[in-house]
Amino acid sequence: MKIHSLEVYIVDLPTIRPHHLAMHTIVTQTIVLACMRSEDGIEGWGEVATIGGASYFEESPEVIKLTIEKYISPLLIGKNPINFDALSHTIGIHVKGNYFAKALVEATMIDLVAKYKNVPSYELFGGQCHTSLPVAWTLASGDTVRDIEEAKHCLETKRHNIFKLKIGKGDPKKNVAHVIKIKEAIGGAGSVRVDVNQAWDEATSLYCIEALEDGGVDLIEQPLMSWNNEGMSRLSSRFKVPIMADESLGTIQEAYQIAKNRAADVFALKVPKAGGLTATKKVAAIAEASGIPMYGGTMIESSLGTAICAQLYSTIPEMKFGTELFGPLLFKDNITVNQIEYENFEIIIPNGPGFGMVVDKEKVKHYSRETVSSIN
Ligand code: MUC
Ligand code: MG
Repeated sequence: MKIHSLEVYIVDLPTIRPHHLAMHTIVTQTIVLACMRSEDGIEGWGEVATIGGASYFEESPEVIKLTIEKYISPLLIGKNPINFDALSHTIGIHVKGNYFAKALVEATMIDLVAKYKNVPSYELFGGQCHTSLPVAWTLASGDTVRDIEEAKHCLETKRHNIFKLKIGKGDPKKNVAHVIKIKEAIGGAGSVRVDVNQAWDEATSLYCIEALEDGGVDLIEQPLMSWNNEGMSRLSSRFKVPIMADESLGTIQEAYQIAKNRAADVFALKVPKAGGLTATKKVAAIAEASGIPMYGGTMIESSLGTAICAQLYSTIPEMKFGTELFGPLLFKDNITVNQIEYENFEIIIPNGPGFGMVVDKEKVKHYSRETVSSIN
């Protein structure tokens, strides 16, 4: 089998409500799709999502597309995607960083190879440990009453009983009070967690985390800047409530440093941060070797990107903190013919072939920024 072509599309999908993070409010989420075709016409599709252009991570959607088209694609045409890990290694020699672009390309190779073998992609990663995984919902409407209503609806419909609150924007004390009101309204029916998205300094973290711990919050995600592993280490040893690394944890080297310095109690895995599925599996191995529990993170991907993460997370035996693979539920519309299923507070892991999702090319054409003449 040989790679014939690789095409990249930037797609903007509207959300059901504004989603407030510290650095950006999402009303239209941008995803980047790629389609790899073999010479005999098999297609492999991949997706990565970014948040707020280049405001969450360095790579914007435009940079991801350009890097793939100009620097990665020429390395792959004519090569056999069955050797996807070896090809990723070659890409790494020629392209530094650019982990989202690399993750997207690796996903297209894996989808293509798994479809060729007619198996789900998770079979290329040791097979499934889970057929479903717990899934959190992010309460980020910006309004306490609306957030409480959303949480109650999620509990009643057995959709989610884990809630993450984004509290990096605005006054820390007011935000802590907002979280505690929500925890009081939910009580023991659900787990409440917070994501600060790097917005606090250490002094702010000390009093806020103490109040959140006393208020019954179960997990504190990335309170400090991504570079501040020393501070994360001090917070992790000071508090009983676990501190999770998200933005500070990407590559396997970062995972090693965090584990070695105990700069987090929990790892938030995300396939694009690590640069792909194979690298994410290695990050999980570092966590396993260090006795650090894991959480299956999201960049708010649509159904295809969610399937990619879900299939990989399903191969990791211990996912103690569950996942937050809620992305498709935040979108008004989707780019696949079939949908991700949620049941009894869990995401059902899609089955293959490939990542188990069938791309709806008309929808891709409709939401794509460029005129997509090559999709047929
Ligand atoms: C993040 O910071 O974890 C994940 C869920 C959500 O609401 O935002 C993302 C990004
Ligand atoms: Mg986070």
